Amino acid sequence: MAYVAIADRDAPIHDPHTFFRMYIWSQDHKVIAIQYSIVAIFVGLVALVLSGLMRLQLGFPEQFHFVDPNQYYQFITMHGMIMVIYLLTALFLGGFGNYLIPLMCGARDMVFPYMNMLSFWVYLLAVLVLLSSFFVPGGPTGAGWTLYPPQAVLPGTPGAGLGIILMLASLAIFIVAFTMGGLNYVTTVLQARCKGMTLMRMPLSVWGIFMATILGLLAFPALLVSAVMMTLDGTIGTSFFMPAVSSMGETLDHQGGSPLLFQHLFWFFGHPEVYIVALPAFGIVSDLLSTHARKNIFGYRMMVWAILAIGGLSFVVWAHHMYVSGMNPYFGFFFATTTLIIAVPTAIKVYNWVLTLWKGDIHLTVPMLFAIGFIFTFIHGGLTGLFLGNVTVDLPLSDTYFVVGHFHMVMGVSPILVVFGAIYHWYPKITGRMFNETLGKVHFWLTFLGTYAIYLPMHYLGILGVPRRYYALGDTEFLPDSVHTINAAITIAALVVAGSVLIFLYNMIVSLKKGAKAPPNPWKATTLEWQTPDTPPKHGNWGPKLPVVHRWAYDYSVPGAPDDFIPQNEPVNPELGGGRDHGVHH
Ligand code: HEM
Ligand SMILES: [Cu+2]
Repeated sequence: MAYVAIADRDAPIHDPHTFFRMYIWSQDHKVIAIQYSIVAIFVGLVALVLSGLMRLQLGFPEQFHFVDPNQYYQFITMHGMIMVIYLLTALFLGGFGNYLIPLMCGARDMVFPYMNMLSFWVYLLAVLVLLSSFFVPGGPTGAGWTLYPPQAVLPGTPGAGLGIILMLASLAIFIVAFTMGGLNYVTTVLQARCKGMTLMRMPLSVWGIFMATILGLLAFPALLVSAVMMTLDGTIGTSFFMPAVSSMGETLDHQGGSPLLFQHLFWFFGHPEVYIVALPAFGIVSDLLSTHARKNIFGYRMMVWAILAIGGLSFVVWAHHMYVSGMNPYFGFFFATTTLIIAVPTAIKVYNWVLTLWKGDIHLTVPMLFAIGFIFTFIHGGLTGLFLGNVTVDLPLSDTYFVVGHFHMVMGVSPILVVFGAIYHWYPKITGRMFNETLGKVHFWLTFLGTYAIYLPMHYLGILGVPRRYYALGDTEFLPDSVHTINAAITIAALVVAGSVLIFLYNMIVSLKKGAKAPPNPWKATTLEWQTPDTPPKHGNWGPKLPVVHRWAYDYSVPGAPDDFIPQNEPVNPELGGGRDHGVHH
């Protein structure tokens, strides 16, 4: 496939040498990536603290009194929304997308650096607007992260005044930021790859991020319009989503709107959103597994096609979130079918990860531990997804803790494990320092075992009938006493996992100064970001000359080659093996 000559500009980028232009208003994709990541991790910590408070309430409902029922709803809403959008989406695309795309594609920067910079600042604004809702009268919205109307805007719901408006405004601003970044990522992948970097030679990290960005560009508009329409419903009295309602004995002015329309719009965005988070994780984990197992990725082409197929199918499954909405059962059956079809390319990916490990020279480095941990949690989350994807099984399980266990496993824990693995993996390149291996391993085991201790029992609670989004269970007749014991145990596990995040942060911050100096390519990896002339790479990435690519990203342990890896920019030596593209010898 062709590359475009625009990438041929060898002209280096001249850095403006003022502090502000280099670190604050920077147009360097690497600085923007770090800015995005720091803000995302910061709000993520806010969401983590909220979950700790909720867990204390759930585990010890008699002992703790600092969360009241209204706050519980507000915390749940902010926790869910922050984790999904402001942490994971922003970190995978604004953070890793920004850092990796130009470096892995052999480009000097994003195609529109100014817009890239703007994207970060608008994202920061979205975060500030969101957090400001903690400080307004009535507090943040307690509508649940799904924001279903009419409840979201009706008096009686916590934050029904300013809280919900700020949430909707923040989402709209976030989407503006995402669009500016996203157009950059797509254009850079399509237009700015270096010579020889054909699409089918791109590392899977780039494929995953690229496809996720396209999903975002197509899915976020549905959320944007629903946010605008709901804002109008809540402020000037339109009735897009509001049926005739009588609230607290009073008949409101609304009539004729459709709450179900909102659910459709929300999930038309919401389901692809799962893959906006999952596809970058799929891509990155593939590269981690291949590098640390010293083996080429198994079935590269199949992996690319699976990413594309999952991306496409993710737009025709949204109503599996609405089986209990009263929709026609045949309609439900259609969505159950498409949902199960998505399991096929997903399962292919899982098989291929396992086959990549098969007979590999597995190095149990910290990034590798997290990558393998991901395979476990993702399989578990995926299997329970098969339960919930079927209408008849979903009906009794819907809105129970089974769902909470399922989605945390598949789109909470799994992507977070990849985030941690990826941060450890690229830390030496980003900072020029090595992290502390032992602390990294302690962090991994606490997180991995801890999250199982949190989320496996939740499936059991769900089957017993413990409802989701409940502040306290009280003495509910049909729930055995063990439920309370389990809830206390889950809370203790959650506190341990939250504590392990401190070990991670300590390691990341202290290693910046105290870590051993990193060699340019500590993992002996093949992809271009490890072949830069400087570590960390300078503005413009490549010094005077852009790299030229001669092979795919996975020439590990090529028979006959002197080392167990051959970088992508190393010319093919016909005497030796290697230079393979997607597994076919030339
Ligand atoms: C140790 C980490 C975490 C803990 C202890 C935790 C805990 C919780 C708790 C207690 C709830 C409320 C459940 C209920 O009452 O129904 C919840 C909801 C939720 N969490 Fe987490 N969570 C964690 C990480 C994450 C992550 C990484 C994500 C990212 C996807 C996430 C996404 C959500 C969502 C979307 C909801 C649903 C909110 C709603 O029902 O409106 N959580 N979490
Ligand atoms: Cu879904």
